[in-house]
Parts: sequence; C-alpha cells; structure tokens
Amino acid sequence: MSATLCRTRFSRHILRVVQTRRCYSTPATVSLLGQQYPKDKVSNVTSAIADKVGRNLYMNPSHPLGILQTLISSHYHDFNSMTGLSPIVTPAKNFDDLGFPADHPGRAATDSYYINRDLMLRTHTSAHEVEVFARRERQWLLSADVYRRDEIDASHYPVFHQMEGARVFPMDASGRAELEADNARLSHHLARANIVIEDVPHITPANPAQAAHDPVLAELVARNLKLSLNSLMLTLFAGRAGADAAEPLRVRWIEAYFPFTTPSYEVEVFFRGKWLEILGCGVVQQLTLDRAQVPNSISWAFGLGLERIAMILFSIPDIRLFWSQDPRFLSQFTAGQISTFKPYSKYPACYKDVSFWLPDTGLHDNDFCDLVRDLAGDLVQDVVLIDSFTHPKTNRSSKCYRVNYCSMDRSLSNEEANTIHEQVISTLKDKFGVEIR
Ligand code: FA5
Ligand code: MG
Repeated sequence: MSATLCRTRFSRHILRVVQTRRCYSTPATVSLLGQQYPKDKVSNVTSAIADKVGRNLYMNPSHPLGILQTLISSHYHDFNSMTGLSPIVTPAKNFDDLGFPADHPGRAATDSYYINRDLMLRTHTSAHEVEVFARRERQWLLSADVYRRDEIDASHYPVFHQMEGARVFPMDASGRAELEADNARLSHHLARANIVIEDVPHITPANPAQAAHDPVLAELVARNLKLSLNSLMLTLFAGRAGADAAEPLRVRWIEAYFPFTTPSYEVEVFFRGKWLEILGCGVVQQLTLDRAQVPNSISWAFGLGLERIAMILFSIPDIRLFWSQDPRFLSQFTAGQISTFKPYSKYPACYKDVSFWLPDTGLHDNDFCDLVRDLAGDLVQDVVLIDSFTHPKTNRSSKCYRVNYCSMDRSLSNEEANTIHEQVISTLKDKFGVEIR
C-alpha cells in the first residue's frame, strides 16, 4: 500500500485522537505473582504480559497444553517431573550461567522481557539447568511458561511453554555400561517401529565433542539422546489423526548451535505435509555441571515447545486459542485424550493501518507489537510491516504497519477496532515520539 493512502486514511483518526488523548501512565512498579517489583530504565514487561504470569495453563490436565505435558511426562515416567518454578530469574541465570556471550542477541531488551536491570522473565526452561542439576537429579523433566518478545501472528505468542529434559550418566565404566544397555534397548524398540530417521553424524568438526569428554563416551551419550527423542516422537506422532498409518513417521536431525551444549541438534518431524521444528538439544556443556557441582558426570538435555506440538496434534489453528477462557474451546478437550479441535466460528477481521515517521532513536518491530498487544490484548490476530522507506533527501525513515484486529470469540465492531487503533496511535506518539503521516 502507498504511504499516501495511509496518510489520508489516518488524518481522520488523528483528529479524534487529539480529542481523546489518554495519558499513557507508567507506574513505578510492576506486579507479578502478587509481588511489586520496582521498575527502571530497562523495564519492558507490559500489563498484557504481567497478566499471563501465573496462569500455568500446562498444569490444567484437560487443557491441550496440560494433556500434552502429561503425555510427555508419562513417556518419561521414570524421570522426576518438576513444575511451578518461578519465571522470575536473574539475567545471570537465564544467560551467563549457560555461557551466553555478552553480545548474544537474545539478551537485548528488544527480544526479552526485563522487570528491571536485575530481574527478567525466563526466555527458556534451560534457565533452571544449573539449579536442577545441583539437586543431583539423575533424570528430570521441567515444564514451565517462557517469555520472548516477538512478532504477532498465528504461531507466535510472547508467552509459550517449554519442557526441558535431561539425563546424567557417571563419567566412568558404569556410565558406559548403562549407556550401552539403554542404547541397545532403545534401538531394539525403534527397529520394530514404522519410523524413518534422517540422521546426521553425532559428532563433526562443526559440531564437536567437548575437550573434557572421552570421545567414545560423548558418542554414546549423543546416541542415547537421539534414541530417546526418536522414541518420544513415536509416542507423540505415530498413529495420530492426520498421520497415514501406512506411512512411516519421518524425523529429521539437524546440526545446531546452543551456547550451553555441544554437540547440539534440532529435531524436526514431518506431519500433515510439513516439517515442524520440535526441539533443541545436545550434550550439556561441562561448565554447567561444574557450576552445579556435579562431579564426574556427563549429561544430555533437550528443550521442546509445547504449543507447536499441540497446535499440530489437536489441529488448533491459532496460538491465541490456548489462552481462551471460552467454554466452546475448553469443553472440547478431555484429560488423557488427543482430540481434533472443531473451530466454532471464524469472525471477520478488521484491518487498520498506521503509518509514521520514526523518531531519531528508531523503533523496533517488537516495541510496536508489544504496544499493540498491551492495548488490544488477544483482539490482535497479527501485525504485518507492509511498508518501510527512507526519504532520499531528508534521510528520515517511515514505517507502515497493518494491524489485523479480530476476536476469537465474538464479532468485533469496526467502531471498537477504531477505538483501540486510536489508542495505539496516541500511545505511539506519547511513548515513542513518532510523527504520524
Ligand atoms: C531453546 O530454547 C533451548 N533452551 C533448547 C535447548 C534445551 C537446547 C536444552 C539444548 C539443550 P529454541 O529457542 O530453539 O531453543 O526453542 C526450543 C523450542 O521451543 C523450539 O524448537 C520450538 O518448539 C519452541 N519455540 C521457540 N520459539 C517459540 C515461539 N516463539 N513460539 C512457540 N514455540 C517456540
Ligand atoms: Mg530453535
């Protein structure tokens, strides 16, 4: 769309916004789990996010996320399954303890939610690795809500759920024997299953073993990790609705990089015609076990995303639905059962554009998305950057976003969408000093 069109469409709104300008008040504290935390310059936890903290969807046994969490926990029935750890962590715990470099993009305030300089909302369940290993758990699972600033569309939501799993082996002959026995058991199980695995070598120069590890033991641990997760993929996907029973389950292993594991991998599953990224995993960096003061041990770990898997297994088309309190959504699911979601209706979308000149300090896409999310809540379905340009003479930059307002539960009137959009525009001006075009 042309910038001119944006301008004419918005001149009308701007007039009304001037009349109804609200003050974007910024309280000095943010309330999380019943406690007040002082804010400072880096605070960026919006009230839309704060409201989600403590909802613990994955703990409801008849919610799709809870059903999936239970299914995975029962697959790993002899692992200690932990829940309820606070999402409020220090950046040291989320990043430094895991060896994230100081300039890692995940640390940026554009990507993570900071309560203040000293505290943040965890971005992944790996934030708890050191603390759980320190309890000397030999095999464990941890389920939790995680928070990331991101774009807005049907498969991205700033809060989602992960499960972390790990298994520790003694770094000696007994560990080697345990690994050999378990690898034989799992290989036997998988050999009889209808599964095709595209593998990569366990260890390569680009995906190396650790200096602290005997290469033979590292190879056995990597193989155990792969066998264990291939077996989980069978439990999750084989024979499900939409999977052709005659067709084998296809699982693909890809070399990956994480600061806290090496070798590292990602796992994808081919389901209903598409490759789906399920998880990241690898052999735990020895530094993590050293920090946890677990001596003479070697471990693997994985972290998987519950929403991505649940959307596929239950045919849930929009990630916002997980947060719905509508009985038409919630009543469709039963504890212990994977069922196919039947959409109750599709309400019309209401597209509104906003076009503006950026302030000198710029404006990150995620800042815009959070602002919309804060004012519109789950009435925003997606946000698309439809135009961005820099004026050749003045060097000023402009952006045009298209916001799709659409309720999952009811018909949204054009007036209501306009009211929200006007608030978006006035907040954009007040908070970021943009100039509307
Ligand atoms: C991690 O978060 C690592 N902590 C995983 C890990 C754990 C690696 C232990 C090694 C050892 P990643 O950012 O790729 O990695 O996320 C892991 C999974 O979470 C993804 O495969 C995906 O299933 C899910 N996920 C990631 N981002 C999103 C998102 N925005 N929305 C929904 N699910 C997501
Ligand atoms: Mg990934």
